[in-house]
Amino acid sequence: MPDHRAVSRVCPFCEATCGVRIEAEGDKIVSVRGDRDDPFSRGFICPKAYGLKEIYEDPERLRRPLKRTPSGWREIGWEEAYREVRERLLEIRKKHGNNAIGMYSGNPVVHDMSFLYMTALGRALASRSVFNASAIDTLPKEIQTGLMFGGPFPATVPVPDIDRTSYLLVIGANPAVSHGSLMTMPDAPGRLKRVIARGGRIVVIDPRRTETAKLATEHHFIRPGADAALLLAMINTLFSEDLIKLGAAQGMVDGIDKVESIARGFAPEAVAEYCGVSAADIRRIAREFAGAESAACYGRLGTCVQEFGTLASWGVDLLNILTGNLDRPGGVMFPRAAAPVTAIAGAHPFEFGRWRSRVSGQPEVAGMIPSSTMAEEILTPGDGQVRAMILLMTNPLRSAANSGELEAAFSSLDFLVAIDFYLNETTRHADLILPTPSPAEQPNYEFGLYHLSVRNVSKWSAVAVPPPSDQPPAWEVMLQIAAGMMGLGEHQVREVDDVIFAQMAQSAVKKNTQWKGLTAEEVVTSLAGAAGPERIFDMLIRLGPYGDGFGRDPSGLTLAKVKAAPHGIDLGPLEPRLSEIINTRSGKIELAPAAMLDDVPRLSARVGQPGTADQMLLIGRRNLRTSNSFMHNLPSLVKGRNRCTLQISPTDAARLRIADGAAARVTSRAGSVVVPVEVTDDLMPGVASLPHGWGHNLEDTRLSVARAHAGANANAVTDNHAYDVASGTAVLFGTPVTIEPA
Ligand SMILES: Nc1nc2c(c(=O)[nH]1)N[C@H]1C(S)=C(S)[C@@H](COP(=O)(O)OP(=O)(O)OC[C@H]3O[C@@H](n4cnc5c(=O)[nH]c(N)nc54)[C@H](O)[C@@H]3O)O[C@H]1N2
Ligand SMILES: Nc1nc2c(c(=O)[nH]1)N[C@H]1C(S)=C(S)[C@@H](COP(=O)(O)OP(=O)(O)OC[C@H]3O[C@@H](n4cnc5c(=O)[nH]c(N)nc54)[C@H](O)[C@@H]3O)O[C@H]1N2
Ligand code: SF4
Ligand SMILES: [Mo]
Repeated sequence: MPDHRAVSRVCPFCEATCGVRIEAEGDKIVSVRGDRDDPFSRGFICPKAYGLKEIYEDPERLRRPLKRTPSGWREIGWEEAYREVRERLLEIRKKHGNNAIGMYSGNPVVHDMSFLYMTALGRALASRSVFNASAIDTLPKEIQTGLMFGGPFPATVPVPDIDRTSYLLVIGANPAVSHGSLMTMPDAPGRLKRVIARGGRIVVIDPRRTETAKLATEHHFIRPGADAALLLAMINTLFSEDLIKLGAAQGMVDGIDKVESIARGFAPEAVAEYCGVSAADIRRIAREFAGAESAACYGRLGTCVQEFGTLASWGVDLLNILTGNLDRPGGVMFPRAAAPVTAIAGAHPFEFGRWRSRVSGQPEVAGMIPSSTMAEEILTPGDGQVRAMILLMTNPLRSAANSGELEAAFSSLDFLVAIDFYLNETTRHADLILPTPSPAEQPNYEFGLYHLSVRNVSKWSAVAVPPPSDQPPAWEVMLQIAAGMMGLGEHQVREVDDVIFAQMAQSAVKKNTQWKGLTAEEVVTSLAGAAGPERIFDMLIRLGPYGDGFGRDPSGLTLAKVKAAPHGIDLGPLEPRLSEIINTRSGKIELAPAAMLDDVPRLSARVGQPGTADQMLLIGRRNLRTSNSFMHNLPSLVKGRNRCTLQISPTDAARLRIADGAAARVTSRAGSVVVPVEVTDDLMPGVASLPHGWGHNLEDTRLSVARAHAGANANAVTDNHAYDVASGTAVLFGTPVTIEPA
């Protein structure tokens, strides 16, 4: 075939950034394989990468805007769709004010260039009802690292230097399956195994004996939610056994006395029973961690979406800092992004809680309120009630806590517009669905993830198959909505893009300390003729630490040079850079921020009153062949056995009189589901595990493959009113439930 071509790019379906090689002919994708020449992933991929082809081919993926009419869905043109969105939103804003229009974006936006236009759309809306999507999984970490290191997120998140560490303590993460989060690393299983192969240790703390636990040197069950207490007990041991050393952080920390006095209240013996980990083990792990040649403590969802998410996240970094493992090879380090998105973020030290949400008073973070407040902000009448929502690539009716209440909320809206390519559990409530092209049809750069990668790398993702000529990318759709909200017409998006870019250039040049004499005018003039996200990328990479500084260092990187290296550019291992990172008002690492100190009494109270013995706690589970809720319509990924099972221990199965394979009803304050049970001694007694993103049994979606593998919706049971109090994040792991035979 004359038009046979091979295109290199990054797989967008998790945070690992594996290189793929896509072979295409005309508008057909022929194959998707791991890219052996990618210096970061060296050929590794997982089964989800094939989704690049299957989503592209999915006959049920939407290609044209859908409008709800009294006689059902009708396909309409883009001009009509834009006009409709503009008119409806302006009308609602005029009648009910700015805050009546809400916006919420989902996980896939992180892997799409429209990511760069989120702030601009938010500004055009000028609404306080912008819901923080990272509030679903990352908010405690964002707040904790922001307060301790100064932000902006994600530039001040320390990342385990997994390729050099000799001791990895994994708390509440399952990288063997999730392939890492806030720790971008292709071939996570291989990297984990290599820690052990070179004589290192991996210790896993998790209420489930996970796939990661099974390849680790040691695993301990922990009671869900008890991590903050466990970590403070380890810190207690460091103080009482004189094991504190600060290393690179020496002379750069504030508040160590306060940490010591708090840790005094968490002796291992005092928390062991609550945690389910013996005092001897807590002390031993603390000593081993402190004594290791290098060590990294890594916590992820299990330390975020739980009752004490902010305190547990705090404990993770305290442990790293107080053992001298911050900013040293083999410890936790700060990657150096080649195209730092933080150049176009605010420069001020991180702040939060500058205002509180209208209904339940949850804290604002970066101008957004936690997604846990979405349903109440829509359902509660009064000034500022949300009447319209803009959804960007998200399925909150399956991914956010308390689907029942969210269902009521979304079906009560005056107007709902979703930028999404499926008619699914959430978008079926929309008035308009605006389907943008699938990932294989889009160029991309993983702006956020290269702030979090275990090596410094840069890689451009090229288009494998061109999208239909009349189908706009998501960033353009967002610009159209923004232009509409600014009172501009459909043909003025180019101008709006120019204005947004000029503002970004101002901000980036102001922050730049590297390139002498550079002005925003020079940046704008040099990039004249370019537009959209590629222009922004060119600016960020040229201004970035490896850039050409707009000609000041001709050997440096530009958009063209990154594109010319299709397999990606390896920029070397992580390097110490703590002094460049700290962005707090005091110029020190704040070890004891007030937000944490204020929440400690709640933790102490819980240690004293851990709950009743017959109370089961529900946690989540991820599966290799699925990503959240949106890959279930792909035949190659859902084939095989049912993965949406409720795992419980043999002890609980016997007590509850439920046999393996039987159906159980799981009930919480929020709701109830029926699911088949899988009895396994991988689960800690008292804990049940159910994956999320399932529950595709509705008739009025267009997901026939998913419907045939429907599963049950875990978020019908999770509770949006159970919070990590410090951050306002809804608790997804550790939901008290009753389980009975169904
Ligand atoms: N109980 C429980 N709940 C959880 C979790 C858990 O562990 N347990 N995990 C949470 C986490 S970590 C996260 S990040 C959230 C994720 O939750 P969401 O961000 O809501 O992610 P998805 O559920 O996968 O929905 C993605 C949506 O984007 C659309 N989409 C995907 N790719 C594209 C694209 O390229 N273009 C367009 N136009 N649309 C696209 C899909 O059709 C789908 O509607 O779920 C959270 N929910
Ligand atoms: N295959 C696959 N990969 C994915 C995704 C996917 O859906 N599928 N989603 C992606 C996304 S959006 C994200 S955010 C990442 C998440 O990446 P991870 O955080 O690594 O993913 P999880 O599997 O949710 O791991 C959380 C672990 O915490 C444990 N846990 C639950 N409660 C507690 C607790 O209270 N304490 C402790 N110590 N542990 C607890 C769970 O048993 C689980 O093993 O994965 C990403 N990668
Ligand atoms: S681990 Fe799988 S889903 Fe994640 S980037 Fe690699 S191939 Fe894609
Ligand atoms: Mo996530």
